[in-house]
Amino acid sequence: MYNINRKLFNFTRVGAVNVLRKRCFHALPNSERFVITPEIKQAIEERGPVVALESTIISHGMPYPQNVETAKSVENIVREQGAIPATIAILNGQVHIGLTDNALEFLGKAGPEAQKTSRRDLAMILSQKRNGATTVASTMILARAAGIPIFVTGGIGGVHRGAESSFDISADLYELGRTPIAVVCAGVKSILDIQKTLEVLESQGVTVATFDRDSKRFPAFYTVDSGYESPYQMKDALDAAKSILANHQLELNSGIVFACPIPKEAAPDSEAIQAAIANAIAEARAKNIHGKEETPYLLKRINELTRGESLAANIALVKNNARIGGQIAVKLSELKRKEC
Ligand code: PSU
Ligand code: MN
Repeated sequence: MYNINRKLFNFTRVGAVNVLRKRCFHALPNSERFVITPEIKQAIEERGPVVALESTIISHGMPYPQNVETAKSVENIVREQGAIPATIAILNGQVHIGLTDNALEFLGKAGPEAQKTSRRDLAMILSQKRNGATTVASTMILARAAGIPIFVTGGIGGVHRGAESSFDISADLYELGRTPIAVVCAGVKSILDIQKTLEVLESQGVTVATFDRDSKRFPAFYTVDSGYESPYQMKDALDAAKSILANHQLELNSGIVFACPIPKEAAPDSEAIQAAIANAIAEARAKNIHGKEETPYLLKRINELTRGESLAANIALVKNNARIGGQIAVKLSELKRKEC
């Protein structure tokens, strides 16, 4: 018995050392398909704190010019925490890790003319040299390729209401099951079926934690409490960073969701939002909107129906997530530098 345990222990130790060695030096994608800014490249090579940011939220998630202003202030907030922002998008068929102000402006103005790009779209957008705004799923894929373990967004996609007949389940959830990136978000919008979303995350083996000092209630984007609980609670950035490191060391190859409740003072009147959501969903059904169009349609209509109230909340929660994501990235970088 003793010997068997010792063997297991030795095996684990050798395995762990190999894993650590592998994680210490990330080989940057060496291909003309990737354009990485020198600042981000250096930070990745030095295991510095870098935070990935998506671009569908810019093109399809908010109207111009608030989308560009928000993208820029989110980058600044990440910097204020001591981390480097890496907004990801596809321009002329090349993956850009880190966008110039001009590129942000271009994407923001292009809006839905930029192709909403999830996993299934990547090969087409790249081979046809098109412009693509990356969703949570594809941003995770590209962040992983670049060696960036943390990603900040507003809300992830989920299981749509009525999925039992429509089968509309966001590719984001399956990506979280197969790609080891920690996604900092404000939970999922109540345009979705939150209970089913949490079930699929569980089936996919995704670690879900509410990032909050006082509660493990799972947040629902505009509201602090969805009525459901996360399986875990993270009280600070160091604990969150430790869980990311453990995920990497075990080579779980699955993702983590840190769900951060919207700051209370920014949470809009929940009844007005719920009414707008119900109306927007009814309209989408009546107009037979589905597939990749559904989420952008609902976001746009809710913004219109609440006359900007939901947009203000959306901006506030993304900024809050950026602050938390930046802090986790700093702690993770400290841990990784100690390990290597
Ligand atoms: N939820 C939001 N804002 C967003 C999105 C979702 O509150 O901008 C975007 C994200 O890019 C997410 C995508 O990855 O929509 C999910 O789209 P779908 O439901 O079609 O998978
Ligand atoms: Mn869908």
